[in-house]
Amino acid sequence: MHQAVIAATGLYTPPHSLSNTELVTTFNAYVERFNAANAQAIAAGEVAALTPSSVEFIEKASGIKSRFVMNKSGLVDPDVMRPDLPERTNEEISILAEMAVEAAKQAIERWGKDVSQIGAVICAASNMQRAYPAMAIEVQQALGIEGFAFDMNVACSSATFGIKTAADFVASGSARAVLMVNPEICSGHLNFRDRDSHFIFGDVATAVIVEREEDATDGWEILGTRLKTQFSNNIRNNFGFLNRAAPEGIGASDKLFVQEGRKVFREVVPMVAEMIVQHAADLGLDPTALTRLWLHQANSNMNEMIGKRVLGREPAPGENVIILDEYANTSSAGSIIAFHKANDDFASGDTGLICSFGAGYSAGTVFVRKR
Ligand code: CO8
Repeated sequence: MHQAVIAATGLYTPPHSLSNTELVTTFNAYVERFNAANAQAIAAGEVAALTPSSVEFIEKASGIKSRFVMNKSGLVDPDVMRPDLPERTNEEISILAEMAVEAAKQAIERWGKDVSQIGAVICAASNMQRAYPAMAIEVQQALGIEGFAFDMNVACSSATFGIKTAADFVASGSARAVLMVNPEICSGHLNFRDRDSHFIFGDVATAVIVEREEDATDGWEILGTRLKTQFSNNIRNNFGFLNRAAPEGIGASDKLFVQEGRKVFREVVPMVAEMIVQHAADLGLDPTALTRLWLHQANSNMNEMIGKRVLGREPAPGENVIILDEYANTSSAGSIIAFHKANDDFASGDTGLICSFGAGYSAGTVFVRKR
């Protein structure tokens, strides 16, 4: 068995930032039009009037101030309220693979080695471009990597499940180095007409290179990885290939992202905090001595509670990294963006935790130590 290290990371940030104000202005214009168009039915009690959204609520309830998106024009038009991303031909690289390639190029540059040393590509994300061929194989082809590639989906936890899979491949000798990418166009499956969730997600791509320790010159020793799943209906997306076999359901709101946010909050915080503390104990690590937490970025209040339980005190500024104010929830990529952006100051021997959690429920912990 070989020890695996995280050797490098990369980040692709989409070109358009979309503020809460822009999002709420669009949503409220839609609400005004809907209520005006349905005034009679609303007055007769046949249709429920829609309620406006608010910037103050979004920031207080989630910590999100803005998000990046691949297309903005469709999202600020109350007549559209979905991203406008034209279909590409089969001869062109798909948009998700393209984002992943950009993130991967940055990771490869930081790694400073040739792609010939990479033996596998894993695309771990919430939403795949299509059923097949795999995005990972497109990425592999675009970067000129040999070996094998495949897609895997564990919703928001995809990246930690991907790192574990990569580390296991390295440990067993299936590959000396693995490229793991997380392209997310969350705006594609977000219902921008749903007041409860229209503000939650953003688009981004991240990349992680995992390699054999004896090949590494720098990076992060993976001290331990743990995965957990526990069935829940509280975060769901019923979009799928059998929708056309049940056409009566096509267009229903459950064919986009839906959640019981309050229940998710209540159930996931204790589940994840307990998992982290237990995993640390099993590795002989003191969780209160971790230098940094790079948690999944869904809700800053959630992260604050998990941080407090894990560290046993109020986290100091910067100790529990928050990037969702700028990026919103980017599903699998959130904890990797946090790790990518906030690890430069680590000294050799410092330890930290990459942790993701989300639909399934699913959760993954990856403890790392700076080499
Ligand atoms: N503006 C103003 N008021 C609002 C709005 C709004 N936009 N939305 C709701 N309110 C009101 C409600 O009507 C309610 O009013 P009242 O008290 O009068 O009934 C009040 O605000 C409180 O509503 P909530 O209870 O819903 O508010 P919360 O405080 O619970 O905050 C959150 C809502 C922010 C959604 C919060 O519950 C949360 O973040 N929960 C955790 C969610 C989470 O972590 N989910 C993970 C999902 S991501 C995942 O796993 C990946 C899936 C794959 C991604 C696919 C891409 C799309």
